[in-house]
Amino acid sequence: MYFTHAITRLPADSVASGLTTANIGAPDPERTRQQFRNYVDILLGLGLTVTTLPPAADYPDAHFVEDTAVMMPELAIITHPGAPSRRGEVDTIAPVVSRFRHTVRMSSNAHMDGGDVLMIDKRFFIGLTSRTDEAGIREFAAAVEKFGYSVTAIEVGAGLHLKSIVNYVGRNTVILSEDSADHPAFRGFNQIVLAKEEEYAGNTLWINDTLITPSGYPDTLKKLKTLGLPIIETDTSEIRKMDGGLTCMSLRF
Ligand code: CIR
Repeated sequence: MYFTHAITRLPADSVASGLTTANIGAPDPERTRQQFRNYVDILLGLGLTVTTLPPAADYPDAHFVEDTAVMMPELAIITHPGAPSRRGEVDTIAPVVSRFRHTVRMSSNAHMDGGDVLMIDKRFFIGLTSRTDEAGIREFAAAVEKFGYSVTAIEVGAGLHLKSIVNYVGRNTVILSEDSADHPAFRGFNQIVLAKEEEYAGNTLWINDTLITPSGYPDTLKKLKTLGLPIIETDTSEIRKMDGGLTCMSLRF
């Protein structure tokens, strides 16, 4: 998997009205946008072509574009997000995604957030969470299995999405929370296990063998350095206030 493109969306002034469980204060729209711009600059610096959409004021979570679609080489699935307040976002993203991929749209009987979908080569690991249900995973599997992908459902106890606590970081390695470390699905990988107090840094983003990781998590940084890959740290403190992280802010393909 090698990325050449990303789709992102500028955070709206209404950003603080989105969904959150974080309880660490309200984000400032301008500081949020600054952190977002730094993120886009990192993607550009890594050679990606970035399409940035205008803010969607009616959808304060809409800059978390990852949840609205899943991109793969053969097609893109437009999800039916688990949170009712986010469902309208897909109508704004589908026309953009369809410029790049054939799209399949999930039905309204099924629910899925892209933040629950972890793709490692031809394998999908999909979190069963408050946002993604079994019907969503079934519909997803029906669309991708014909292209040779396997789909494994993972019960996620804590955290918003699977990728809040498990991500692929290159070199056959996953970074994951202590609670996920024993999961049979991840036994075939080398593991970087997050310290409890640094679980947020599990949302580290792999782009073509460079790692982008949130700044302020020294234990995780030390562990990531053992992989010997380039690492870029960036401040996501405002993004975190709305339960967001690095993977959430782009669709990569
Ligand atoms: C939400 O609760 O839907 C947003 N405030 C945060 C979504 C983060 N998305 C992601 O991790 N993929």
